[in-house]
Amino acid sequence: MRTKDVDIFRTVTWSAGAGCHGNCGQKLYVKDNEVIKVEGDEDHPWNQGRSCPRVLALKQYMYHPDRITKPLKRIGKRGEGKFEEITWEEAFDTCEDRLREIKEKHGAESVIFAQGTGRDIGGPISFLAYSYGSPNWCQLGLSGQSCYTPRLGAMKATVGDFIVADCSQFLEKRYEDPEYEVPKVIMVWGNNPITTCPDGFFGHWIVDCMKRGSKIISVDPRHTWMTTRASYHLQLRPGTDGALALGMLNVIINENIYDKDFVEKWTYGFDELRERVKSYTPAKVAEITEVPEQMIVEAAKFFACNSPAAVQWGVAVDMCPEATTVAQAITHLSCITGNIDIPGGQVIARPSHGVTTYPYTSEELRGLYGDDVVKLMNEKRIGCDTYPMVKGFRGWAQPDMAIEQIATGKPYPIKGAWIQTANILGGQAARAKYHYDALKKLDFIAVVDLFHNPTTMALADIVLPAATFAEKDSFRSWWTPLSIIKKRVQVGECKSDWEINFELAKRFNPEGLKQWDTVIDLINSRLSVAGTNFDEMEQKGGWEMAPKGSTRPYRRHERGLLRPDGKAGFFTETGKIELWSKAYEGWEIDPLPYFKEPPQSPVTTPELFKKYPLILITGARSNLFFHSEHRMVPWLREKAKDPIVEINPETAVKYNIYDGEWIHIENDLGKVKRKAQLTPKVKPGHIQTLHGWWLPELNGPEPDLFGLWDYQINKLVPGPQGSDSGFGGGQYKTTLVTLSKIKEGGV
Ligand SMILES: Nc1nc2c(c(=O)[nH]1)N[C@H]1C(S)=C(S)[C@@H](COP(=O)(O)OP(=O)(O)OC[C@H]3O[C@@H](n4cnc5c(=O)[nH]c(N)nc54)[C@H](O)[C@@H]3O)O[C@H]1N2
Ligand SMILES: Nc1nc2c(c(=O)[nH]1)N[C@H]1C(S)=C(S)[C@@H](COP(=O)(O)OP(=O)(O)OC[C@H]3O[C@@H](n4cnc5c(=O)[nH]c(N)nc54)[C@H](O)[C@@H]3O)O[C@H]1N2
Ligand SMILES: [Mo]
Repeated sequence: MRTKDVDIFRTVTWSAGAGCHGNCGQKLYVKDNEVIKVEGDEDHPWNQGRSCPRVLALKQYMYHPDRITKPLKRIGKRGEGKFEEITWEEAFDTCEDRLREIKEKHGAESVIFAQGTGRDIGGPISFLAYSYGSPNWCQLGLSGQSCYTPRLGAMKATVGDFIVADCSQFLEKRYEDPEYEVPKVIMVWGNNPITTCPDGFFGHWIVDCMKRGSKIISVDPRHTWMTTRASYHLQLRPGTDGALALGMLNVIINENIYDKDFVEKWTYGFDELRERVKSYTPAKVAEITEVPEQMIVEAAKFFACNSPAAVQWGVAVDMCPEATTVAQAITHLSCITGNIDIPGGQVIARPSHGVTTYPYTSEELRGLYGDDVVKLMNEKRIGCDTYPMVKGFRGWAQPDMAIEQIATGKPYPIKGAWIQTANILGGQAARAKYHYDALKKLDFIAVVDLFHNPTTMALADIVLPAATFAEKDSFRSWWTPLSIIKKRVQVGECKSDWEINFELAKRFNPEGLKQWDTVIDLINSRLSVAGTNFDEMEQKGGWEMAPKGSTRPYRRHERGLLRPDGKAGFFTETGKIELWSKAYEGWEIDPLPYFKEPPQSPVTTPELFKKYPLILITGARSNLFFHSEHRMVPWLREKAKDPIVEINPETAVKYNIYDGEWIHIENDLGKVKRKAQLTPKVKPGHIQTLHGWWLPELNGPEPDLFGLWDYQINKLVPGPQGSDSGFGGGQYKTTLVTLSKIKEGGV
């Protein structure tokens, strides 16, 4: 559409700008190659016109004076902050030469490819890693890969597919579609969806459902907008979610309120599960979790007796110890109540139209990248020989082991890192100081980002400037709809992650990639599964809902739409929902759920708890910031100038702290500054602070690193996580600390 001199382009938000996992339809107002305004697209079925503050402030992010708009080369010592602008040709040549050198001397596995959370980075970074020949790709700082992956593993192992709360997101007419039924109950577990819109889920769908009658059970140690509107707020001790889920299973099974027909017909291992949950009586679980016994019983009944019921869960589940088992127990709650693959329950979510943004199968990987990479993925991928689940589920290296390998050089040395869409030191990594010391040793580090931050400043030899979603061609098929993102403007010389990685990947793997000349060619070949292409999608308006079939609900298990053999049932070995998981058995972990205490807790480490008697919850998200991003955006920062810590007034009295006072949070790993906010949002004995704080207005070069070591809460978060599966348990929500006053003039 064009009015006067302004073009209005419809697009979707995945990748830099808002930062999030979302798929929001937005309208970009463009004048003379410049975005002048952004507004929610009311015709997009995903967000129906709504926008978050970060999208509304997009202009200030895109055109920020600090934005890096040309490739940079380090000219001083590493960390000294001296960079000079270079051409793209020189940048690509340098990256190619340095990476080739490492490959020749040490092997391609000696370069680690590190990404952040799931924006549209998985495709381009794996494309580059494998074209170069390295099997070592992961979220390097993310202890225990404690975000989403443990949940994915549990769902895959139990149901054979990924399931998500059904808020009609798969239907174009949404709530008005006659096929749809609103959940009677939505259990929101360790998640604050209205603020976070995580993992392809738009948080306000829950509010839409509440307006249509859904009642809420909320599982959260804190008070949030959602908990204050819940019928039941189960205010548990952080990290005890596994016990709570097992207790609820105990109630539902003992009270005989599970869905007997469904369990009999469609599940495997119910008797073993019944036996396992016996010892998790409500009384015992109340003691572990600090949730009153009566409340556990009532909430379990409320969930089981009100079908359809859905569960919307979050990263707090993944950050529990042995998160794969916690996520399994929560999945079981939906399974034994028959809330799977029905309207208003858990809907089976497959990539829309069958399009995947990057290849998954070994055959596809072999075809593109050759046999060697697939072999290395099984033999040299970090964590593979320690954790069968790491080997068998997703292609990632195990992050805690990877950083240790970088530090020790054992069993083989790591010499280089390609860091893209990740601020490892500024927010991602637990044990931030350990990561800093280890990464400093590498021979070559390239970082692809939009701004300088502690990671670029401390580590980068080359910085490559990335594009926002308004400046790039990309595509998305994370559940539904299938979407393309089209480049609308250019800022400086910034390039998209796809463009950058495509260029370099071609240099390393010309033969395997010769079928494509451009990024659009590559996108077209992925879209061809859906019988469409980039231009056609653009003409259709940029997105399309899944057609009827295996990527669209409901009751696909009854119709033989889930299994490759076309038989009725689920996509598991037994064809049933595996309450006793054959996949877990194969991965040498307990096939049934159980509870494990956090590594630091009043129960596990009573002595440490005497010294550090407060449980620190970190990272309850703010809608103003995405992790460590956006601190430099004036409209957003104005609303949250200082890093604060939530403290209950009772706790504050004990520590003699007043509201607004600057204090230290501390433990054996060090101390970090925060401004006290006295609030009943947290219980006495718990405190909460946002992660990702660095102050762009401070000095960048070492030793300051934008105030990193004063404000980075992950300095205090320990690691490694020590789980049986290799997944989960990053201690981001369960670290023991104390508070102290900052002395006059002190630091
Ligand atoms: N204490 C604590 N720490 C945590 C958490 C917590 O709850 N508590 N949560 C953890 C979780 S769940 C996660 S997933 C990690 C997230 O960790 P990260 O994903 O590393 O977090 P960000 O701070 O968003 O860093 C992303 C960086 O990439 C840049 N960027 C953004 N978009 C793009 C893009 O499209 N292209 C490129 N090239 N660069 C881009 C940003 O400028 C930023 O510097 O953090 C973890 N850290
Ligand atoms: N605006 C914004 N949106 C984001 C992000 C962001 O940084 N900013 N990050 C994105 C990423 S990568 C992720 S992973 C998601 C995360 O998004 P969410 O899954 O919503 O996670 P959090 O905001 O960390 O925490 C949600 C709730 O869990 C509670 N909680 C803390 N500890 C526990 C516990 O032990 N058990 C239980 N049951 N609850 C607990 C907190 O009090 C909080 O209210 O958000 C994504 N979306
Ligand atoms: Mo995450």
